[in-house]
Amino acid sequence: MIIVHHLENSRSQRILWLLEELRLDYEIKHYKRDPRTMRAPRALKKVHPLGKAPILQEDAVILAESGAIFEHFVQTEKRFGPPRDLHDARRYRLYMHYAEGSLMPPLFAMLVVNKLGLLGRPARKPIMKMLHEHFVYLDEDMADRPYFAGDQLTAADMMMSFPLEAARSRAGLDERYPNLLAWLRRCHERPAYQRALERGGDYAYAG
Ligand SMILES: N[C@@H](CCC(=O)N[C@@H](CS)C(=O)NCC(=O)O)C(=O)O
Repeated sequence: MIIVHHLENSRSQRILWLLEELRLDYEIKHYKRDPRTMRAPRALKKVHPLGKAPILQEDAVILAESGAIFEHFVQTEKRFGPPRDLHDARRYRLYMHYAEGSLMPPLFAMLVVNKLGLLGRPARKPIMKMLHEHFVYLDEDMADRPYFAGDQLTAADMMMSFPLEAARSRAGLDERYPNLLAWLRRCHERPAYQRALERGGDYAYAG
């Protein structure tokens, strides 16, 4: 049995999306954030010592890290993996790693800076500049194709969904980047994405 340990308003939403695209049977264990700190509850640490979502539980195996979970299903289900075309396959690899490795760090920094209020103010401008550079790069890169690795949806799109959704809701991803907004709409219109939303519960970033 596949169990997804799912934290509200978090990266684990993209695992639900993947499982809906794959039409696999799965159960969700729901966790709420602490309303004051926004951290995951301690119960998640009982599943994996890091206590962060997503966590996949499949029989006796426990797997953390979104990217590792995506790779696992791409390998077992042989879907949504690297396209045959060499250029598209390179893009697939790039964005599978870029999502957590390059785009999430400035977004997380922004979250911290916003929490600091006045104290965080001096850091806001340089982080926004950094994010703008990412968005310009991504928007230009997405000018000539519907999905990050070509004509078809792949795991790379699903990995990119959380950072770009978070960016749209709190870090300046707006009409200046029309290709990214069009890509987001394309993802959100997919029936599997909608089913994942219904099953996952609160998700502030899909609107
Ligand atoms: N790189 C990890 C990041 C995991 C992560 O930081 N998850 C967040 C949810 S978006 C979390 O659990 N935060 C709650 C906490 O740190 O207490 C992944 O992609 O799985």
